[in-house]
Amino acid sequence: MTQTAHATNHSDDATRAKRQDFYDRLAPKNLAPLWEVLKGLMPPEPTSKAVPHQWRYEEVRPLLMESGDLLTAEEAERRVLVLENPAFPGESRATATIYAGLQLIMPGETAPAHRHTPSALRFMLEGEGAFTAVGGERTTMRAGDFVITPNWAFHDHGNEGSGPCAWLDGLDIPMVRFFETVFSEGYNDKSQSLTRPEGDALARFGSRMLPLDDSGRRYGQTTPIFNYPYERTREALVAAAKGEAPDPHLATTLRYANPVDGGWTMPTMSAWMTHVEKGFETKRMRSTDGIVLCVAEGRGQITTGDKTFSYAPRDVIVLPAWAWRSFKAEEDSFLFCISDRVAQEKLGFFREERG
Ligand code: GTQ
Repeated sequence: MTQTAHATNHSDDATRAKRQDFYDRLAPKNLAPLWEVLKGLMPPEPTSKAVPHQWRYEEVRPLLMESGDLLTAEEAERRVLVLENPAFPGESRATATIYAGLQLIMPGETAPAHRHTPSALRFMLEGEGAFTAVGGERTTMRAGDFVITPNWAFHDHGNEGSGPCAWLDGLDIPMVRFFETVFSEGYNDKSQSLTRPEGDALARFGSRMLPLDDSGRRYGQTTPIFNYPYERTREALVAAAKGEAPDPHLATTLRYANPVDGGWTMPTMSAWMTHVEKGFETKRMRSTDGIVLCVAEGRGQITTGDKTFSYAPRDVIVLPAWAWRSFKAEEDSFLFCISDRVAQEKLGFFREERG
């Protein structure tokens, strides 16, 4: 027995050494043996590198305000504290594919006009008088508004109010970088010239009507509406919750839609809002998209993977891909969510499972 085992070990060692010698000769030729890495490349199911994480607004806000004393929005170009997933230090990623940040703009400031191939979305957190301009039109951003900057569209932000304004930025930067397709450029002026009155896009495309002779493809695959006001979103969710019992997994969830084709609002990032009524607890579910969630209203608990977070308004929470998640509302809650789901759907990757 001992002899056989010894012989086997000996031959294993010999085999291993022989193989290693082969690998060592492959490496300088930029070749590698698939059989050594295949299991890692093709796991039976995804294992997200991103970890669950919560940024409590109460904790982050003082630091965000401190940045307001350190430099101007113009100096910074964009005065933003990047929300970095602990699993990706220095990579400007909240999930594997989504960048998130908290942007601050002080009264009278301008974040100068520029454009880039990454698409951006904003979820307004606090303050009055902030605006963003896209396509020659301004929109005033109020708390809870979902605001869109289509890819390659010039945009500048300002604050005409008397206090600080802050919002959550979500961009597809990691995705666009993965494809190595990032382009950017400045505008020839601090802010873009306005060619349409405020509210024009919402009137034309957001009133259950569409212009007879405008395809609405002003921004390619991105919705022509660039502000989905919270007032309307909230009203719809409250009314929908009255009309039907909550779904066991989704509670009452409505997604933001492009009025032109009913699809998602942007080509790379999906956005939706979940309303969980006080006392309701959702059953666990999981999906292949990593989610960045921002609390619009309410308090309760969010479980994601092995973590349970107590949430409060304006907190930002990362729910990693393929991690089980569930919500429990202690107060009527409105939870804004973004993910790369739309991109996954288009590529045929998206899956979900309900427990
Ligand atoms: O507002 O254009 O958080 O270009 C990061 C990059 C915001 C913006 C960010 C940006 C912007």
